[in-house]
Amino acid sequence: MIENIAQNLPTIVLVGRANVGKSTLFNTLIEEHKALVSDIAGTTRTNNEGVIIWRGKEIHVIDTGGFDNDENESFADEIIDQDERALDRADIIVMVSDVKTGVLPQEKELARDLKKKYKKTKIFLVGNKVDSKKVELNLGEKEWQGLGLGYPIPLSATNGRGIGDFLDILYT
Ligand SMILES: Nc1nc2c(ncn2[C@@H]2O[C@H](COP(=O)(O)OP(=O)(O)OP(=O)(O)O)[C@@H](O)[C@H]2O)c(=O)[nH]1
Ligand SMILES: [Mg+2]
Repeated sequence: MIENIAQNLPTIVLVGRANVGKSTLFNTLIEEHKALVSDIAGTTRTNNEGVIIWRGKEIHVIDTGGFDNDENESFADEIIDQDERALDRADIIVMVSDVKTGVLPQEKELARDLKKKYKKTKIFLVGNKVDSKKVELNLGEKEWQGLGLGYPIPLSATNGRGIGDFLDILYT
């Protein structure tokens, strides 16, 4: 049903490695506890879809499954392959990262591959888990600029900090 409603709406797709908080952000955005959230990597197996309403406008949002691994192996290919169908439909791609763990080298690869493959799509970077002002300072670290997606949009998917500003950026 969401698919029918959402067909003509602009679509944003949340991507990123496991456990960064994509599903938590999805639930906050749609204001429902629809997606399963846990601290176990690989919680989301199938995409979640919903509709956000912001300033009287609707936007379709897709939460995708993330990948992670203990070794220094690449996970960019897995993420892009698995999420390809959603990414192909995206008007905006939001790459979600975790400010508490910082940027992994593989995320640099993911950002690079997304930019290469989705040249015409707007891509934003979110620094999630910025639960307080103090944590926001971590975003000043050089590693964040190294992703080449501009200054990360700071927000907290759990307590809602920065969500309004984030939505304003998406809608402009
Ligand atoms: N402190 C804090 N924790 C958060 C925030 N957002 C998510 N988390 C926690 O991070 C963990 C992972 O959250 P999920 O939303 O399941 O992460 P995901 O990116 O969907 O993970 P996968 O589905 O495995 O790809 C959970 O324990 C969340 O409660 C946040 O803004 N602040
Ligand atoms: Mg998830």
